[in-house]
Amino acid sequence: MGFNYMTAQEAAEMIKNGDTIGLSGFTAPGTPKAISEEIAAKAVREHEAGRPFKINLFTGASTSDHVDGALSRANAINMRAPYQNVPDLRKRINSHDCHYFDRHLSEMAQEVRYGFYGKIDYAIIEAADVTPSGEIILGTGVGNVPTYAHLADKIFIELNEVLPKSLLGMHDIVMLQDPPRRREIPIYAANDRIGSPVLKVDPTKIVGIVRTKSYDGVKPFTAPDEISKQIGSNVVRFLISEYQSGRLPKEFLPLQSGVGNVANAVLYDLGESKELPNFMMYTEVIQDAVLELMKKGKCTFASTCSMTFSDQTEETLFSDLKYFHDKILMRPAEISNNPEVIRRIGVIAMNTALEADIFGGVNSTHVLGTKMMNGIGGSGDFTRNAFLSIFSCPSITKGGMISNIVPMVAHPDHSEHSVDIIVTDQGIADLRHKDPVERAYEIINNCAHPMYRELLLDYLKLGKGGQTPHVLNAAFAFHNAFNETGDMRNADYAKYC
Ligand code: 0RQ
Repeated sequence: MGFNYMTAQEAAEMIKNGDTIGLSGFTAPGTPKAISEEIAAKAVREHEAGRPFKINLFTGASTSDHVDGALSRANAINMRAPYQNVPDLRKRINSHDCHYFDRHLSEMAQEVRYGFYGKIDYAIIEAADVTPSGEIILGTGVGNVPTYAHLADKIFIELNEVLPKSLLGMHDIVMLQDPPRRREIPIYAANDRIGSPVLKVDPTKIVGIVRTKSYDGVKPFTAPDEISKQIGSNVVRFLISEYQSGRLPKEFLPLQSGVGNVANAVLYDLGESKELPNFMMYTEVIQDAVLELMKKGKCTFASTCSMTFSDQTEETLFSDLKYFHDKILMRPAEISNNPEVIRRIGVIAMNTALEADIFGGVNSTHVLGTKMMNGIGGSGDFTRNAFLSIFSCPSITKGGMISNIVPMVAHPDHSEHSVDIIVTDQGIADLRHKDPVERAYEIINNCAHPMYRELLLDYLKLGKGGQTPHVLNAAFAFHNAFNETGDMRNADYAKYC
């Protein structure tokens, strides 16, 4: 069967106002790059002609400027799930131009299959290769594409020339059965393979193939700043003490790590540490530092949903793919982030908080309680089910005008029931086996910045009892002070009590 090759513009012309589109990929890698730009251009033309034009857009996680950036600038997104991190889209979400539903990443695919999100009109899939019988070698990220491709009426493929066909074998593609027929997921170690190396789709659904030639465009990380380095070294110090105490098995446990400077600093320090053994990762993204750890032999294997490498690192990977081929396995988000597997194999989860409160609650998503930053992403999937759940953040932000340790988080994403360890540049708070007041002293004394410790202790003293002695009227005094004066140090409990 011959495929219909077309331009991105021709593909975009087929998309109609109100269509629902599911994209392959997870972060920029694996995410199609060309058709979305042309959908955005079409939206601009339609809006100029006075016609409504918006699509519903489902992905694996965040995308790139080619997708969320271009479409948001064109005001072309009606509904969006499950995660994003692009400033232009953030603005649309916070001004209600776009209905954004941020969701645990492991749950998105199954909820689409359950019918919670309506039907999928198109799947757009980035591929290294596709056979006439519909076997697709995916690119550098998977996300929820097995489900989107299965449910979509029609499929476009973006065949990206920079992706080597020798990626074949680095994917583990599976779609879970839905209840009541779901069975256990037979992953007992991070490197167990359970699925197919290719994504199989019905070839008659492929309505067009667009040729592209473009790297993922992930920017290289800048060297970690002093605060990130301090946080990173505190996390590693904690892991070493945990390992030496015998609470971690001698083979160590698989690690999950988020993206960003702190995650990079942690991984760098892990690579340097002589006290910890070689380790595997069971995570949703791997970034540049992981490839370095693999070259050194420190990280022996990574199960991931995508390879979020900078273009430079991606080139290194492709030129030396043989070495990395059996060390990295990319899986769908419902497997990479699966609670059953995370709990079974004992993942150590390391995620970043916007703010944490003195009792151990964590806000990952809403700046000052109202403005969406990115979304919960995979942090909930991992935190709730991890062997150990670690959250890190700086002790202060914006030159000290914001304390990242507050009396009560202004938006709860992870409760104290799921958070084990909090780490800042100041130190480590171990919340395990501590009651709320013990946790509060541990966090204030070890993690809060010295300029905020007295204020936080004063809040604790205001409490009139109860196991968690909040003072509800004053619980947001820090946030109110920031909103009113631009500085949390002006928090005045008396004003509210
Ligand atoms: O603002 O951009 O104006 O400088 O928020 O802060 O410190 O650069 O944090 O980039 O590491 O992101 C939680 C958002 C942290 C991220 C979050 C301001 C600060 C700055 C960004 P500027 P940083 P990071 C991992 C699993 C949820 C998803 C997840 C995230 C900006 O880690 O989205 O974990 N997590 N997924 O100045 C007001 C505060 C603030 C604050 C920071 N308390 N109040 N503003 N800022 N703290 C895997 C993946 O993600 C794929």
